[in-house]
Amino acid sequence: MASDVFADRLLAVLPDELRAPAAQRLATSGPVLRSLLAWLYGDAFADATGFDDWFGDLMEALGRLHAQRSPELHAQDAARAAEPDWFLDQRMLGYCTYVQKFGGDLNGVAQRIPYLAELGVTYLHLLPFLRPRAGENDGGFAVTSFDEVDPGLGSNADLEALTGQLRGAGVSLCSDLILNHVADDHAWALAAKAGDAQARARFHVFPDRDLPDRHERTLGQVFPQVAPGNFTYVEAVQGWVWTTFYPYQWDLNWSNPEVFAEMAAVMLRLANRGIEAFRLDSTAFLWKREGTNSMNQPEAHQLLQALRAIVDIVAPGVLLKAEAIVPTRELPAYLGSAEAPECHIAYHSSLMAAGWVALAEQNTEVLRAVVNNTPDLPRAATWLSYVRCHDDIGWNVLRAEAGENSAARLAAASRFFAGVTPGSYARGAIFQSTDPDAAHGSNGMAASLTGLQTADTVVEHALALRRMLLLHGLALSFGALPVLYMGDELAMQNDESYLARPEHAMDSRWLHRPVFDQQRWEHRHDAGTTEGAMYEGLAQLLRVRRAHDALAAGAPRTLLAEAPAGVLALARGERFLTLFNFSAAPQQYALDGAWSDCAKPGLLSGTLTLAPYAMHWLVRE
Ligand code: OTU
Repeated sequence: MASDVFADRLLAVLPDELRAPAAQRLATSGPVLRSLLAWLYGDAFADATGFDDWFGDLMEALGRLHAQRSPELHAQDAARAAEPDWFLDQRMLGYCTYVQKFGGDLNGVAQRIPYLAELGVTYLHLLPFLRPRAGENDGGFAVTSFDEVDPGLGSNADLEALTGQLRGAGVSLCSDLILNHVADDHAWALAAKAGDAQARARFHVFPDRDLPDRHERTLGQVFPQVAPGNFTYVEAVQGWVWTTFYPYQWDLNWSNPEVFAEMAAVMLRLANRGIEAFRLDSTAFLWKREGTNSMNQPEAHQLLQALRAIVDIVAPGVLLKAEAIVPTRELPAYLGSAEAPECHIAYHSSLMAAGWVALAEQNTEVLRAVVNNTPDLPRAATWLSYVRCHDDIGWNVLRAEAGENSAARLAAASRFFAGVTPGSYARGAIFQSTDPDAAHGSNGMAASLTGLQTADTVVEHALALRRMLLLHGLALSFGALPVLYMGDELAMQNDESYLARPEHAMDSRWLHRPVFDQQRWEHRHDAGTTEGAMYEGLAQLLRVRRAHDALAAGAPRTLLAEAPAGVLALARGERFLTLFNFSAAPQQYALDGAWSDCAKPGLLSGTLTLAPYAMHWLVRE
């Protein structure tokens, strides 16, 4: 390795004590990084020397960023590099929230650390908190500066203080890293508008409709209603800018090596402020190819693998999490393989959506198909499981599992959760669909979608609570890093106030982005309240989960096919069994052998009757 000129560029800028461990990591990941980048960017340079110079400069920049990490972070890097499976532990638990809605600002979030500790949270995903676009900004997903905390939420010093406090409490802070686009008032976009050709080349800008029209033939739409089309005419650049999401979110041109080098540095500067995990937003969209939907392209994976190699070399304590809301068969690639690692974690949006379909249909067929399509993973990689997040429940990821009439079937689920279907207990909203027979997404807080909002009898209330716990139980026991969505632990309901805000009214995802309810929180230990019943029910599941390593992310999982259609039965190893009744009818399940129920004392054997929407976690005697 010592003779590798590129490794030497990195090592040369390190203090003595960092050199040997870095050289060791470079020996494995250095050549991987170089070959990925040569593949992606070799052609962007006039000749091989041009590429080598660029790559050498990148290595030196990485070395400088590595040297800037604090001793504390270096120590954490070393510990995690020695135990790469650290985040698969069943004691890992995530929590996701907006800074503003949870704590007002970053200091307010720090004040809630004792609450996070009470829940057992070890991983906190704070939704975008970097300086966003002025005005509409898609909940912070239109970033103006990656190097500055949103002044409304605090300062960079506050962020560093928060990451330090969280680390002290055993909580890793996860930040979004929005790779696909920047805001139209980001410095690069402003420069492009001012006529700077180099800045313009960091985006996809087309002088006329020729290429945009050709691409549109095969592209999908993320926001068909409020942001139709994938290109926006921008007068100042005299051209059509690729804007997959909102018109003010300009897609980055990742075929430009400058974009890669700059974004890698952005990531490492944030890591040096103490960010321990990155939620890589919209990873599926990074590479464009005519004739395709420009999602999940091989180059998008190579880019992610290159970012992973960088992390492995200079910040090995950091986790990369792929947010790719794509069909189940496309998901495993985001975790890579043992030989070509990609992200550490990937959202399992199919599992999440299929849980909701199972509730709507009172049938686990689609959910089972998703479990069957979920392969075993390479070591040191896992799924992220969840019930709700800040986005819609996207139905189209289930097209394959929902079978022949998938569109009608998923549209029916979407009508069910909007409360349109006669008899539906749910109160949500259909997202971004003009056609009631087409499925796109559904919005609403879990409590509103499971019937807690409409329950007006004791029985209905109890059933709604079971549905809430059923979905949470699935996320907690599946074998993943589960992430709770702020408010769900207190059964918080829809927040209609977004309708009065013009900048939010057209995007019903705001229906499920409420402000933390202090009053409910104060009642959390009072089982006589809805919030208390939910909180205590969840706390019980969390206690059981922590105590059983059969529930760790990497432990084996088997789908047991002989369960009735309304029931999902998953074994975790030989000794742990989870049963979920997704139907309103009692269901029977024939147990093999003697089991004890984690929720109550006593032995079970023979035929177990599952009450409507009941769940059992059983341990073999
Ligand atoms: C992500 O989302 C974010 O989670 C959204 O909040 C942002 O609006 C969006 O990117 C743009 O930054 O497709 O894989 O259907 O699921 O927009 C990326 C709505 C995405 C989201 C979708 C999503």
